[in-house]
Amino acid sequence: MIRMFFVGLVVMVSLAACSKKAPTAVAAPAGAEGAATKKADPAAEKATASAKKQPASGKSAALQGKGKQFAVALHFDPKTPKVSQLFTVRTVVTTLDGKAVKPTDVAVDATMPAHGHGMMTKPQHAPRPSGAWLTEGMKLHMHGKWQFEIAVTAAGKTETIKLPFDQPPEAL
Ligand SMILES: [Cu+2]
Repeated sequence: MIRMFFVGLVVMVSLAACSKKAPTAVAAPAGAEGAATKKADPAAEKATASAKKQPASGKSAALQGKGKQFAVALHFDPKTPKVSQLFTVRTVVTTLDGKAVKPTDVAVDATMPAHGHGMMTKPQHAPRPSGAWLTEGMKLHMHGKWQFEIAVTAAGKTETIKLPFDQPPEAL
């Protein structure tokens, strides 16, 4: 009971802190497919199964999901970033059935939709020789419900995949 009360208090305090912040929210990149992410289609399970065979997008991913054209696996470094700790994201893109894709652009952004703000940093994106993309300078400055937005351009197609991510609070 006491613990729950404490958690509630911390949430309220961080909400209050948040509402003071200017709208950093970044507009979704052009060509976005919208929120096509959450639909559970039957092919998804199959694709996940085959993705396991791909060393590139393995199960070590902190976050993974699919859009309509691409699947993404995000690997964080450090693996479990703390609130306000800078981290790097390595994004591996595949087709929906797990075949390697070499994107011409990958941009990772994160927002808190319920609070109407984004990050306070401006991450930099760069390709790696492997075909993965590295995003440096990510920082989730609050705990709670974030949404990652991964804008992928490959083979002339662009899609923005939105994935929910829960940033845990610091240990209480
Ligand atoms: Cu917030």
